[in-house]
Amino acid sequence: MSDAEPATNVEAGPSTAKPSDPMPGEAKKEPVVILVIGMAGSGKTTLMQRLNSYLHSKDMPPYILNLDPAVTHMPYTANIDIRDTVDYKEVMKQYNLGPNGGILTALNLFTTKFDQVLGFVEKRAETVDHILVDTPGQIEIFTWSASGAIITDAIASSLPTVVAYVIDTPRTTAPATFMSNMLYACSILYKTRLPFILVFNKTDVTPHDFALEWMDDFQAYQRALDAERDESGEGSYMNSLMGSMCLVLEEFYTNLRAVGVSAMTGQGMKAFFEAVEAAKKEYETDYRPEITRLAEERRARTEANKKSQLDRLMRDMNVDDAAPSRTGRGSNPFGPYPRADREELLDEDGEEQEDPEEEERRARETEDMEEAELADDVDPQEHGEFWVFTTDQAKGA
Ligand SMILES: Nc1nc2c(ncn2[C@@H]2O[C@H](COP(=O)(O)OP(=O)(O)O)[C@@H](O)[C@H]2O)c(=O)[nH]1
Ligand SMILES: [Mg+2]
Repeated sequence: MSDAEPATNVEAGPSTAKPSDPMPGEAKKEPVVILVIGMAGSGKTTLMQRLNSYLHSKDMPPYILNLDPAVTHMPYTANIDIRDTVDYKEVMKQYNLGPNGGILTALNLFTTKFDQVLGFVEKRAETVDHILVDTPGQIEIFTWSASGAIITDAIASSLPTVVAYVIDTPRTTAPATFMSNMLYACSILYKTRLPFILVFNKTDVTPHDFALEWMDDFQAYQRALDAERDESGEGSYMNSLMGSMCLVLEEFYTNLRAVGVSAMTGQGMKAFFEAVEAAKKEYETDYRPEITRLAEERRARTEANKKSQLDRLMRDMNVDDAAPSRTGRGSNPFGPYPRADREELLDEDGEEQEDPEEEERRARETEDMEEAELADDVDPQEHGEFWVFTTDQAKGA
């Protein structure tokens, strides 16, 4: 607070609430997770560092996760670093893998612990506004692997999540390269199904105006394609393919926001965070209901699956009811007893009667040693696999 501030503000009395504290009845504050994805060398790690220092300058330090096991120089400090959990070089040695296999396996191993990681993140979620996630240098290791999908889904179903797709602007000035990059971005958009920001990085080297123009006006893109053909005098097949592609991508372009930044100079940070805010709102309105619905569906499916497995187990256990057993209840020693048996035990009021065999069963349960000997006497041929199993167990006991 500056000295020049009017005294009336002071009269309002001291408040212990921080501006970011939720008001009573207000939903609790949620940070936004920014997944930084992009081709190798597009500048993800440099951008992470820039975002980190920008947020620190705004007094809003972020929480940072590094998922790149192979990064050698990290210009920022991560709160959670995959390198603290797995050593990808050791993984390469142990599993006889090359660098990419090593990185992928390291990520897979890390994913097995990701529920714990998410636990840490959730614990800190109320105290930060931004959670930044750096991903492996090679994009496909994250975007086309099971563990990348598991991590993305786990984060996105827990907190508002947006994808920042980083593009190396100086290297996408050729129309065909631009189109390949956009197609890749499109595939990631549809795979992650999360709000998407195209981040044209390295604008200190090449401004991204050309890209905005191409996205806005497909004729401008066509002209660029034609101009390139005139220069090289070849590629009519490629050009007509790219020409029709850009029509297909029109729908995709309308679904996302594009910003130009320079991770090197810090240019475009304000626009970037405005895009993040807009994308976060989009997550709340469009994506969260869908994610909740899918999670609900998954839960219902698991529940139904569990029930059908349990039903099958019950059926399997009762399958030999006709076979004689020591208790006369069939070969199933654990219950539940077959329905017919149970009905015998009910009196007219439907109340359960004292079961005369119950006592015998309990007595038998306590005599473990005797049971083992008994089990030895059972002929597996006669009683099926189930008894073979219990016999072996009893022997081992
Ligand atoms: N000129 C310029 N170079 C950049 C910028 N961002 C990243 N770089 C450079 O691009 C290279 C790759 O960056 P890095 O962050 O390691 O890429 P990553 O593989 O996507 O993590 C490095 O040499 C960076 O210095 C930028 O905004 N401008
Ligand atoms: Mg990197």
